[in-house]
Amino acid sequence: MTRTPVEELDALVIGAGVTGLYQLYCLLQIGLDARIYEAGDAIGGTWYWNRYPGARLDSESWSYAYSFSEELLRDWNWTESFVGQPELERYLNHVADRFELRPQIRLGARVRSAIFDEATNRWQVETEDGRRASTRFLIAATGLLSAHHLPDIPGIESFQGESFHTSRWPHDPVNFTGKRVGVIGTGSTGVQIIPEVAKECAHLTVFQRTPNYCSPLGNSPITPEQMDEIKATYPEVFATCRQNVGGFIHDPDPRSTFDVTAEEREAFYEDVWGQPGFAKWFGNFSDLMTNREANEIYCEFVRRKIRERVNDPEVADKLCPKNHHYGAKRIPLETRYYETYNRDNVLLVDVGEDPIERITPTGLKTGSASYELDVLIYATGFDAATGEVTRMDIRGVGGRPIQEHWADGATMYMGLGTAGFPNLFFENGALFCNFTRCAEASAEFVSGCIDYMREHGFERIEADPEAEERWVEHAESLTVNRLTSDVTNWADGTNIPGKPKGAIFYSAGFNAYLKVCEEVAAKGYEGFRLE
Ligand code: NA7
Repeated sequence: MTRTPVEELDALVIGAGVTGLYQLYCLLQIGLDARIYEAGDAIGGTWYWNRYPGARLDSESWSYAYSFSEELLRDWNWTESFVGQPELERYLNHVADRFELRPQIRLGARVRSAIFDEATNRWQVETEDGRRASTRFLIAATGLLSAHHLPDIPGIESFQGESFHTSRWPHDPVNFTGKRVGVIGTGSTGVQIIPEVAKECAHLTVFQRTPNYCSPLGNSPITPEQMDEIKATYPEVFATCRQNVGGFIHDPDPRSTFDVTAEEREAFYEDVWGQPGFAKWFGNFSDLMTNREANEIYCEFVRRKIRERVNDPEVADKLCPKNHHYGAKRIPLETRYYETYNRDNVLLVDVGEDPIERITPTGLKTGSASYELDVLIYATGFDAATGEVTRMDIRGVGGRPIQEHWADGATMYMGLGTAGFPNLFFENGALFCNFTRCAEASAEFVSGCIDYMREHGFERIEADPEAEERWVEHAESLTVNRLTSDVTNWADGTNIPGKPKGAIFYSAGFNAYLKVCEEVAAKGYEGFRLE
């Protein structure tokens, strides 16, 4: 490893994904000497790493677009309502070129350590390949779902066939022809890849631990005429997203489930079910996510939809969720997912009932059976939000490691900063959101804050411990009795064995969060200590 000369910077962003690219743009706009250090060999973040067959958006493409540049909105044409990974990767590369970001991006630069120097109020950063930087501000735009999670199943190293985590998919296409393939995991990723692999392989075995309320994506091509219409409505699209709890374009129906007759309810469910994207979730009755009884009526509607599409009633029953409510976990949006189980070459194994015991050199063994496999695909999710942060050696005031600071669970003020780690901002998705909408909001907040500091001669900013505690209590109080607290989920870290339950997500919603950002900025970054 060759150690390079230290780059002296105003700001260093970690990660060249959707957030990091826009954050760099904002910092350059206010005249900072800023860089991105990106672990991958190319830009794109999520849309660089997740190259598995079927990887695609679950937000409408045009509502996921960056909104900051009218010229970009005018010139970019989306080809589908929910575009796939290749188009998103092209889009982000276009953005990097168009706004001349590339010269400030260092690729293959995985940050190994970041140490805060209290004498100078600067971060000393080093990458795994020996690149070094000294920076006033450090911004971890390391993504919400980026640290991939491989389950701790005995024998996992012994498998002699090909194996892949979906988020570390090879650049060359994987040939499934004539092969026996196994997929572990039926979250959003599994649900996207399973129909694609089933079409190509000799035999597919799906190992499902928990079924989900997978709902139709409703993707369709966008004609040039439709794209023109979308362009004309961009201001309204983004205004709608700003008002929406998840930053999406689907507003809830103001009525409650019980305001209507059973017939009207059924007709309404059919209507939202037929609409694309998350209309069937966020566009539902206003009490869907607050009233368990109301939610259960919808769950039964969805189970009926599943049963209608799966020929074998026993298989259909296994695919019907029974232990959680609709929307308690992020809803996987699917295209011909359930029909896949009608194929002769597809087998569903319920590893909730018959748990995986071990991976063997030639396949997988559950308590009661063995499965011979040539390829094993792990669609087993992520150590969300903080996963990439805690994989680095980050040390704050007094040399305290971030892992020690968060030993009882990660906390942050506004999802952006934590006491004891000055001049360090996190942008890992502080709330459940249409991702680009949140990314723009946090990047603008952070660059606004840095600009304010320069204007007022501040060199150091840090979350006030009391403000952080109050924020965490408030965020936790919002989750009490929520349907989301009934399940193990990546959103609170309970999907990762041993990970302490964190409290970084703000479930009051995107619209409420935008107001908080505005108020905090207007009050001179209230809740942060500036020196
Ligand atoms: P998810 O939603 O976390 O799904 C991971 C899946 O992997 C889920 O079905 C898990 O079952 C399963 N899993 C994890 N570990 C195991 C073991 N040890 N045995 C069996 N099954 C296991 O990740 P995704 O990548 O699908 O989606 C992440 C987000 O990406 C998604 O929400 C979208 O926003 C985009 P479990 O449910 O825990 O029983």
